[in-house]
Amino acid sequence: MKMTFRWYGSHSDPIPLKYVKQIPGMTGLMGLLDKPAGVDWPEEEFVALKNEVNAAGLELEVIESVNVHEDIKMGLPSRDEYIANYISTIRMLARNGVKVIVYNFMPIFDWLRTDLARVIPEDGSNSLYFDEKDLGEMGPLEIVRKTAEDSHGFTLPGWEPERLALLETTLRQYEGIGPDDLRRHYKYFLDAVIPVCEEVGVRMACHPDDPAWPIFGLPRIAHSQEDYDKIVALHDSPANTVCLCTGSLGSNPENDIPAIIRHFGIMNRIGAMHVRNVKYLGHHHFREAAHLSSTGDLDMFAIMEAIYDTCPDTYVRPDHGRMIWDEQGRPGYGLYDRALGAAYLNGLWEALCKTRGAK
Ligand SMILES: [Mn+2]
Repeated sequence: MKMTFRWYGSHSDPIPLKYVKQIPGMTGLMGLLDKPAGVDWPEEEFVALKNEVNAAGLELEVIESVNVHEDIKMGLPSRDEYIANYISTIRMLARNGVKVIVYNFMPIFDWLRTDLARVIPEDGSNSLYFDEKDLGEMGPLEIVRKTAEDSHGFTLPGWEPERLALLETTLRQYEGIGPDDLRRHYKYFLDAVIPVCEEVGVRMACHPDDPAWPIFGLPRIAHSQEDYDKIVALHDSPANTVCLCTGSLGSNPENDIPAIIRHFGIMNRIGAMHVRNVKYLGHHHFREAAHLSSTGDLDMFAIMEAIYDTCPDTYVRPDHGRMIWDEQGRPGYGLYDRALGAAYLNGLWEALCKTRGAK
């Protein structure tokens, strides 16, 4: 298990790399280069980022948010050009030591919350929150405006201004595209990129829908074990993997997270893990919790045990944290609670290794 941390780059992340390195057991980043979907990432910019990360004593073997252009998801003729750029970026990242690319194939909305700072009454901290009833009163455009307003000036991943400017048009374009159409477009993409990944030693890791059910009538095809069985079968290869995000899949209590980890871990189809907890408040109603099992509804020990048993070499990062200790940070991505999360997950791992043998 390699413990990593999401970081947004020194230009937009207030957390210095030195602080990340100071979290015990931290080996590297799940890093992000702030590029719009569809572009061929410039090598010199990535090398500069990698050098900066390595100079801080951290690795950069996992990259998140090489975003898939909407034209690829919609199967438009222009997709071939964007796929060519994607392949060029895969080759460039592989040349520079990247082993895993985390991405998603969700139409428009990478993730959605109805409140980015809902106060947790027990302790006065706050966390990201979702209640479908609130959503019912807001259309997609309103929720996007509210999310942008609530983000304290930070650009949130998946909500980049250039994508959102086209929101109305894009929503209209998705009318008539169903789950099977989306899967067909997905297969076209995977058939093009996975052979390249095999050649250069990179694994693609698909992040689940968040929350783990359809929204706004858009097709969403990655929120259950059954969905992922279909995805890994679209192009059967060890390079076609899951980024198993426990909090995203866990937003739906019907998903048995340890069992899903074991299912795909045994198949060697887990490329990376996001590990966090979630508290159920009702039907399609939840908030994000501290990582500690007893503060939410996921069994974090059973999750780490499933990783230990079936995919012990995978990359793990703590996922969204609460805002605690008066930190003013990017919603979900402050330093303090994620550092606590990493320490806790490392503790569970140490206990597993000491009682059952080092891995
Ligand atoms: Mn995640």
